[in-house]
Amino acid sequence: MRLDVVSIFPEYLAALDLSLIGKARRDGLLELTVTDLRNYATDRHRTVDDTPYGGGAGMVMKPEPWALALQDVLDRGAADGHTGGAEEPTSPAVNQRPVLIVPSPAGQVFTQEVARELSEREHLVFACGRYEGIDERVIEWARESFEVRPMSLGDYVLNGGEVAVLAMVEAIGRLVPGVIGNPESLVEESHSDGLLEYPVYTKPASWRDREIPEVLLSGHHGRIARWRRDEQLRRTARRRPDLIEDLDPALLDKQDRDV
Ligand code: 6GU
Repeated sequence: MRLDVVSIFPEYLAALDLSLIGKARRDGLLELTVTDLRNYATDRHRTVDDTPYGGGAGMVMKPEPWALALQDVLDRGAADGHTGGAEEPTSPAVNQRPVLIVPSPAGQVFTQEVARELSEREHLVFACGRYEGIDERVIEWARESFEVRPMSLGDYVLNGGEVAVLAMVEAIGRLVPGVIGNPESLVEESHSDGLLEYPVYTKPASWRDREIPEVLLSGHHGRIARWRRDEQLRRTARRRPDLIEDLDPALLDKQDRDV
């Protein structure tokens, strides 16, 4: 998978050298390039923002540096055979247009389902806005070459897209085959089945007068699986009742309904 991030603060993305995502890059599973938007400014002062038409507080990112930077990202991708060229002959059904992800509190909410979907794409480009956002005409222009996805992490406001991109790249990258050593760890985690994860314990069995749940010492796999499922349902109902509303009833068994 090819990943491009365009930002005026490329140093923010240095954390993507670390841990699992860093290793996946060194292993060649993820090819990640960070591009400094200021390199595409057209004036001596390397200006990337200006005042908003119609008035109001804050600044808006100018269209021209964005168009030049995104075109360069597209051209580099095409030159490396990722995007923009002929359709992949072996998988004609796969949409190989690059995806332009625009982090914004005004975007659709980024969920595990979105992460799964994006982890199957060949080329993801993240456009980090700052200030009050990017001139809307850039988004319209980009639809000619990209599938554009404005994405929000949730209902709160960050100062720019960089921190959101760190979160999205980690959530997507870990789903790319080979990035996580043991793919079974992806099966039993929060949100993989629409529920929150069950609580976990390790040694010692007794710690500061607190015992682990007895069932976990029983060696009875069926009872342990049932206990964990009950804990998932109870925890989800308590912390995230909205997720219970969204559950597919077909995925619930008779014992689930009793919890
Ligand atoms: Cl993706 N970007 C910004 N700037 N703020 C956010 C966000 C994204 N998600 C939540 N708040």
